[in-house]
Amino acid sequence: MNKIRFLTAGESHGKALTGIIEGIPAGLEIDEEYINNQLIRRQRGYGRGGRMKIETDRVQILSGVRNGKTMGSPIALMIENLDWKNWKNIMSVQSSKQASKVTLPRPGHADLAGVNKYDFDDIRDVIERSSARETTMRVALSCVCRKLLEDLGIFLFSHVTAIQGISSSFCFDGSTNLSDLNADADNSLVRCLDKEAEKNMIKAIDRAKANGDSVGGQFEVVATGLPYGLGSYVHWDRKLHAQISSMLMSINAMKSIEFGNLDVIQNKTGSNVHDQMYNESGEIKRSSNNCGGLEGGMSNSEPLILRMTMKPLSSLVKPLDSVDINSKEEKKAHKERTDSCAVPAASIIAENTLSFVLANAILDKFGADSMKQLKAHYKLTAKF
Ligand code: EPS
Repeated sequence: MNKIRFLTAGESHGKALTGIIEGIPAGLEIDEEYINNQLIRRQRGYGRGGRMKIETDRVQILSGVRNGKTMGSPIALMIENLDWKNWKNIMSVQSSKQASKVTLPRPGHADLAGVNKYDFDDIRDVIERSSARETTMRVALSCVCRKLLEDLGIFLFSHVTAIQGISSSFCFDGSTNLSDLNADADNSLVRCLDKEAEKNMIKAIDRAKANGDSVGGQFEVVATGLPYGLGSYVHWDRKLHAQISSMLMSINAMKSIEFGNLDVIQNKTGSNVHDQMYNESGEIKRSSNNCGGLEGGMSNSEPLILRMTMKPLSSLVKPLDSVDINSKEEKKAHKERTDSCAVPAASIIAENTLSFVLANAILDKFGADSMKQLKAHYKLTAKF
């Protein structure tokens, strides 16, 4: 089922992030600039902290691409952490003069469960890999899948729908093409397409920052151009929404995922929820898309629409109550430099990593070793 596999490695303040993606057909045109464009989008967003002023994420393709095209072999990527130069001692691979240990777990973070799980006496060993910095490489790797999808006419878009309860009134209705919508969202400091809500979201982030606090929110991701029948109803782990949930819920700080129009799904009866069909010149069409493009665990050729909720970040400038893991003294939690809001960045991570699942589902259905074969199979058999 999973033709495409990937692995990432790297600590937040280590030398570099690395990743390998395998199972991509040969002959896909890809270059570093395509990947860098998504990395730039991931770094943006109002409420980011000092780290994003240090980093300028740029990928190096180390293998698997020759003369601008994939070779069918594993593709290895690397992104340097520019901040590493400030952390060389703390992050030294060799045993070094010991930096002071972090012993005050941050509520909401992986800290306390992480030290207990791995028998650490320094929370730094947890922080470094549990950090959302890792998503940089996930986005870079997923760009290879995004390009494969684009070559088949499948496009992705995301926008922020709420920050700390301030909701955007923008509603995706399919009337504007996704690259225009993405360009508009990219031009907003908070990826919000409702100007009034945008102002209030920025104020909420400013308030949180001034108080040493953080805010969460919600975003929506849309994919268009999907054919019928990605995923399957025949077994639990073949269901497309289950595969999407598994991938997207692994993004740091995600608390929920929902598909389709939940306002309608939660509050109306079945006859008002399910998307009715009509015949337009021999083609079966729908009068609504409340199910968000998914029925029975499969794409139904309507736009795929999902929303996710992100919790407020758990590294706080004004730290919460904690207990020292060694002395058991009650103290305030460890303080790290942090972001006050990362919802816009999370929406870009979800938008891009959705590509892994969709590209896998495409290869599962239209299987091919080269892009030439894939395009031929797709043209012959994809139904819309
Ligand atoms: C993060 C803490 C901050 C964020 C980081 C995620 O990093 P630092 O501790 O270096 O200030 O900026 O996000 C990124 C580095 C990134 O590239 O998104 C955390 O604790 O998860």
